[in-house]
Amino acid sequence: MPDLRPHSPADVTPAFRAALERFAPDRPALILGHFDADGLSAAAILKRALDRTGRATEIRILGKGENPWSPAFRAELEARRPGGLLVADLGVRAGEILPGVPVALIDHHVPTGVPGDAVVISGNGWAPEPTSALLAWWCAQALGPADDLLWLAALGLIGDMAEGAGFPELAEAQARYGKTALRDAVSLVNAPRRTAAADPTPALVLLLRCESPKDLLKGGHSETEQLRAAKAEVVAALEGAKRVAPKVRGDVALIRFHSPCQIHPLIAQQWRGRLKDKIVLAANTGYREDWIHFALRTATGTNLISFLADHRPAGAGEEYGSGHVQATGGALRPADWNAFIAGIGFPEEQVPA
Ligand SMILES: [Mn+2]
Repeated sequence: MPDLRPHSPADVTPAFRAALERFAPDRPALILGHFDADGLSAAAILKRALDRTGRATEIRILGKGENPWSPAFRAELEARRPGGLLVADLGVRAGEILPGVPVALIDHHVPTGVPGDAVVISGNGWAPEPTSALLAWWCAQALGPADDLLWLAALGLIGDMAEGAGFPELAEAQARYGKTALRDAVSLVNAPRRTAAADPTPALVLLLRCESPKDLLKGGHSETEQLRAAKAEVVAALEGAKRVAPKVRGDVALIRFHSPCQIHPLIAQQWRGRLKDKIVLAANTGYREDWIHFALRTATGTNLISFLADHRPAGAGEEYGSGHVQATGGALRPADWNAFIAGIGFPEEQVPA
């Protein structure tokens, strides 16, 4: 089968236009987005651009433990009956999300399967690799001028650590809005999803309403204070987890802790720089009941998606081992965690099943 994915910014606009043409005009387009800075910014760009064209849109941000391909989520979608789905930063997986409803996937993670007949606008494998928000900004240009939304694309790039990737769009946004303001906005927008409540609503509200990162930071919006409180909660959780000493065995360094906050990616990232010759595995037993969530990072160049595939336990689902080759993770039920962690050399780290 020929590869019909766009391969350059100039391909994105026609691909997006063609995807929208398949949407039912009499039903709202439903935008699904991941709850991090990149996914929220992508969703906000798509909604703001579509609203200007007069098309009815709704947004549903997916949070803790949710994915668009799950049976539970399909039931919700069937009830909403959207005219089409724009799915941002939520991966590219096998199968239809909602049979009979046209879908465009806007994403940059490593695809794990063929998503039915969805239109796939993926930056995965490009050099440099655009994040979902930048892809969404190119999509928005299919609908009209989108220059005022550039700062949202920049938030996605910074949030996904593409700051050094060399995108001219980011340089332009930095010159216009300031590097510090953009970074501070990313830090706040990313905060609520890491808290125990994990409610990204105040972040999304600001991304839909504000005209610039400075407006988001200093515009007198009550949601900004909610984001600051979320950040304080996460900082406190990090202080606790930072004190956990890594346990090293072979190529793997394990840092295990118990927190309701989504801090495992941050802890893995912090230790990655200090344990340069190890695969860093940060495991959180407190994030979601009956699950062990974990993040993997490494500075060794090891392909972490292959590493997880080699150690995949029998019951692992879609949430295991997707993402990026140097930044991945997953979630496992206790029995599968026990098989996995014993298999990589830490039999004493099993949990009660
Ligand atoms: Mn992303």
